[in-house]
Amino acid sequence: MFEFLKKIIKKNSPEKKPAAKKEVIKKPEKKTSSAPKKIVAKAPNLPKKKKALKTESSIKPPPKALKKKPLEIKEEKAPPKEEKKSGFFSLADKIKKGLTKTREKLTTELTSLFTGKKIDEALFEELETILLTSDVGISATTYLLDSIRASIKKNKIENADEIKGLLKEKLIELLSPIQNPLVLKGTSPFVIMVVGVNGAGKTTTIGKLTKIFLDENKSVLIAAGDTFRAAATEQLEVWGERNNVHVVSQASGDPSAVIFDAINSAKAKNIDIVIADTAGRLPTQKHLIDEITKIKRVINKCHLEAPHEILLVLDANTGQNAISQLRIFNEALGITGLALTKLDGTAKGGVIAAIAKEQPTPLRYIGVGESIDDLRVFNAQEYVDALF
Ligand SMILES: Nc1nc2c(ncn2[C@@H]2O[C@H](COP(=O)(O)OP(=O)(O)O)[C@@H](O)[C@H]2O)c(=O)[nH]1
Ligand SMILES: [Mg+2]
Repeated sequence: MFEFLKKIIKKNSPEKKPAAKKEVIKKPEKKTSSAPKKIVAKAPNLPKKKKALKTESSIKPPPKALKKKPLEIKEEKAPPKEEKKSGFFSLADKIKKGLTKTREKLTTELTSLFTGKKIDEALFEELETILLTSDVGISATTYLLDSIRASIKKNKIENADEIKGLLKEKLIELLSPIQNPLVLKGTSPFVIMVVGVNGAGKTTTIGKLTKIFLDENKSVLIAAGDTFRAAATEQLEVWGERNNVHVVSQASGDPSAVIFDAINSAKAKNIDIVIADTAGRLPTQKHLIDEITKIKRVINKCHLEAPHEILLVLDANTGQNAISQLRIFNEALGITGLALTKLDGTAKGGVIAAIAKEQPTPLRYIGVGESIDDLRVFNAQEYVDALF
């Protein structure tokens, strides 16, 4: 019965019906590099306000602490755990649904592990295996097991059933520091540079993210900075149409120039946010790093505070490899936030714990599906609740 309802909702999702919208959209003509920059004036939901706020991108204390300093925050994203209804399903339900694979794996394995068992070394070894095979990683697994052992000792716990609760508690503790939602600050436009390897989900995440910002009454301009693959711009334009947002592109050309154009246009049109796509694959890793570092420099030349956010998109399916991608991109650019995609397609949702332990970086968003509403602001408690 629920499957049936979900299907209906999916059918009616905004992705499936952009046709009516299309007519209204002034699709930009492809520009030659010498052509003057044309920016469609149309930008939906445009409250035109200049913001003067500060950038904040360090690892944050848990959310309570955030609430203590609302004064300097003029524009803030809605708290992630709000039970905003989306169709028949709340946000928490959607995340639960998205994490079904990981949850099924963990629930089955942990239930059989703890039910009626003695707390002994064999049990800890099995728990270690379960965590490692969920991509929690060696370092986070060791940390979790040590904290659980310490709690068992301290509280004289004898019943193995209680370990599940302890594991949840320790996981939330571990993940809370990287729960750090993106806050729009600084002089507009707020520039988000989106980076990541090919196929990680950058373009899709940009499409979903645009929707999140539009829902908050922000105006958005997208820059098609992946000029390496011909199809990349078209794919981005489809997302632009779905959102009724202009995509700045050039028929051929230098990604830095495209993004430079976009930022200047956004300035002229008082647009709140520029989201810049970038290439994920170039002939060599050196080419890629050279290009994205150049893009960052150019962005900074045309807007001193920008990029305000360098968002690395990681595919959860790549497991431990995601950590090495994070290290490489961070070294080159200084990553300020993460979007972890495709959590719906993997049983390895534990990779978030590995990130939190090995390379703690603000986890802004999680991707739990392919449709426009499937990007969620990360919340540690909600995530762990959806896991088991
Ligand atoms: N299931 C699922 N698929 C996703 C998600 N995010 C992206 N994808 C898919 O991953 C593929 C690659 O995404 P794309 O945005 O083109 O990656 P890019 O090369 O980094 O721009 C596409 O087929 C997307 O639909 C997600 O959260 N869940
Ligand atoms: Mg792409």
